[in-house]
Amino acid sequence: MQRERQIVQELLDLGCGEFVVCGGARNAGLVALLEAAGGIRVWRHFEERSAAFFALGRTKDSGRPCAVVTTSGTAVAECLPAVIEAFYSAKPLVILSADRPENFRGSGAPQTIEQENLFGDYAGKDPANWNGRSPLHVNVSVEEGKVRVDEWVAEVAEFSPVRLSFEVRKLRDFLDGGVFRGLVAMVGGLEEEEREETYYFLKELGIPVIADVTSGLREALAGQVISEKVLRGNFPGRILRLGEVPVGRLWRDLESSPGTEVLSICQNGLPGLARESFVIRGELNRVLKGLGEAEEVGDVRDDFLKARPIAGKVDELLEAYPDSEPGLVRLLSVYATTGESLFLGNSLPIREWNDFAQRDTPYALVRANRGANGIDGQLSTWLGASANTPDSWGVFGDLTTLYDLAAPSLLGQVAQEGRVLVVINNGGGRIFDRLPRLESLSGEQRKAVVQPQEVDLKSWAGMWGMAYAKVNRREDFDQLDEIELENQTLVLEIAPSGSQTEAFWSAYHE
Ligand SMILES: Cc1ncc(C[n+]2csc(CCOP(=O)(O)OP(=O)(O)O)c2C)c(N)n1
Repeated sequence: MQRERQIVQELLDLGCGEFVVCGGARNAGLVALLEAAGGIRVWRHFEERSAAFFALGRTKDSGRPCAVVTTSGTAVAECLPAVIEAFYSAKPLVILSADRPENFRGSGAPQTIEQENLFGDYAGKDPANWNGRSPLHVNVSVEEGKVRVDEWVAEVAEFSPVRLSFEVRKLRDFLDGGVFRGLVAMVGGLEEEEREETYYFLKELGIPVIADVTSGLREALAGQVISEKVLRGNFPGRILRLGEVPVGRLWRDLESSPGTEVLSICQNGLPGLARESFVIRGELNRVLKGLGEAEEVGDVRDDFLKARPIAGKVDELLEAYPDSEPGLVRLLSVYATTGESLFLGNSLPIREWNDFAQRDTPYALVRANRGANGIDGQLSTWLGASANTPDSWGVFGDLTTLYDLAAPSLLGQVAQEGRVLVVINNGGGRIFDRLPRLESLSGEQRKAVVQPQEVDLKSWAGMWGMAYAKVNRREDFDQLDEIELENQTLVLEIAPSGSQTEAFWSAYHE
């Protein structure tokens, strides 16, 4: 047990105080050791893919490392998607995998695979040189003796990620040069500690802003926020991107608009565009503090003026088609303001929320997995990120939900009071209906892409002891005022009207 103890101690010294343990014979010593320890938090799950996403959610909530502890073989490989997501969203996800003794490597013996370099470029392997802002993989060969562990009290060190460098001058030059052809900010997901500084910075600049709901500023900056539609085919001279890569179509369109200069300030230091642009890697609160006072730039091109009629028209359409998917999302967004936290699944939920959710009341806390944009592990990440938060809402597509069916296994270990799991069930991946590129597909071809489904989500809710309610029309939301639940998660299935949804989108694109 000496070896296991030493490895765990190394992680504790790095500030890792939470472990999600998954069962297995090879890692049984590690699991027993962690279970015997006081002073740390141990979570349990049987499914490594979901466990790793849950651990990712914990890093998002605590701002500290969280480790998944797996046995050998394909168990470790199950963590790859969460590791990739953690890499692109700059989160300290740790994989602690047990391996067979070293002389087994390359032997083809049972449950022996090449674990050492499994995560390739996506995870560091040396705890001594870890920056604390990306995944870490610690693979440990264990001898296979009898497991016996005594109790001990673990001491977890303070977590101090390596400070990342930044270049304030570049930002200053960029702002000074922005006046002539207009400067617009696009704000993607922000960490909680980045929000206040960013808010005041954008207020001072007074420029038009396109803010994703995950920035936490979309509602607070409502007076300055404009719809993407305003900039379609009419790009400004400069775009300042803050935080994660923005969700909307506009960011992708920038790829083929070299006339617009782009500067990104983000934690993973990646430009998010394949064409030329500038990047400053760092936490926004620190970069913007370094800049000092910002001078007002304002709305050089009258974008605010153009934004008003567009917003008015969207509101009219939401009223005209209340049972369409955007219509029901708008009403859902009003109910969700009562929550303590909100997690938005990828595909249409996060997009429709950005475009159609209410803007009057800021949400307490909004999160998503936007590192690699996967639809996998979404429920698990949500449960990890909101494990200690009552009244947490999560909103997911139906295929996204089907991808993570075992996630509710964790419900017994997290806060369930007021927890609402919303599934927008439009019968498959309806984002593909919205892609002009796929318009020419035949019926069968289309089916293979959309993957229509008609599963019974009520049975799934029952299987995990969750309560269930369904919304087909706007009035069905009234039942939410009556449902009384104590410590039970509610699955709220929302099934929008297909015809109203179609009608909404045709009118929207006119
Ligand atoms: C792991 C993974 N597999 C496939 C995709 C490609 N993909 C993007 S959206 C989507 C469909 C999602 O369907 P659903 O969750 O029902 O949401 P909707 O599109 O209806 O909003 C798929 C398969 C992905 N992003 N991630």
